[in-house]
Amino acid sequence: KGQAARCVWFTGLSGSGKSTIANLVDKRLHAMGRHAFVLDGDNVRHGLNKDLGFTDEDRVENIRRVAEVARLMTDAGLIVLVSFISPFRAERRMARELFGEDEFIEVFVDTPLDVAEQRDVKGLYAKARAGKIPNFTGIDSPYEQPETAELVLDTVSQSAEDLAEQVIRKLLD
Ligand code: GGZ
Repeated sequence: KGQAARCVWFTGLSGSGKSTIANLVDKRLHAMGRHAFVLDGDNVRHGLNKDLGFTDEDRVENIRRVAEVARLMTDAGLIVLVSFISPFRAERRMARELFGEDEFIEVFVDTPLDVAEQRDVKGLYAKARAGKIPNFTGIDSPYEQPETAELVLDTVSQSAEDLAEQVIRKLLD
């Protein structure tokens, strides 16, 4: 039988490592001959969702559209790796409800705020602290931690490679 289409939904703070892990999973799946695709801010917020910013309302709409696109892509037979902060439980639940029980895998990239802020790979936390980026997640916009994630990834004690391997294992069982 062909591959099982799935939606792997990564959620976590800015700088938590979502996209790094999603891209490693993508590479491994391709090496295994499986068709996967990463949906993230880089390929969605500059196009389909370029009318949206970072108010609560816009984030809700961002995630709603991303979830619908992910559904279409799984209908087309792909493994979709969705990598957005997706800060609200209600929208993650909404996304989950578009899929069958075995099709949706919520992955919490559990990097604590102080760790993400310390790494500050893109310098965004410093800017947010300086008041230059309003509504920044974890600073002055909320992040609701998942309670129903199929997988919780600890980026403090494990490497991105090892965590990607855990996602692959979950995906294939
Ligand atoms: C959070 C922001 C903000 C604000 C710009 N808050 O680390 P990044 O840069 O590459 O990832 C962040 C990305 C978050 O977009 P999402 O579409 O994933 O967010 S959501 O799911 O909440 O709709 C960050 C950048 O955009 N960024 N402004 N105010 N992150």
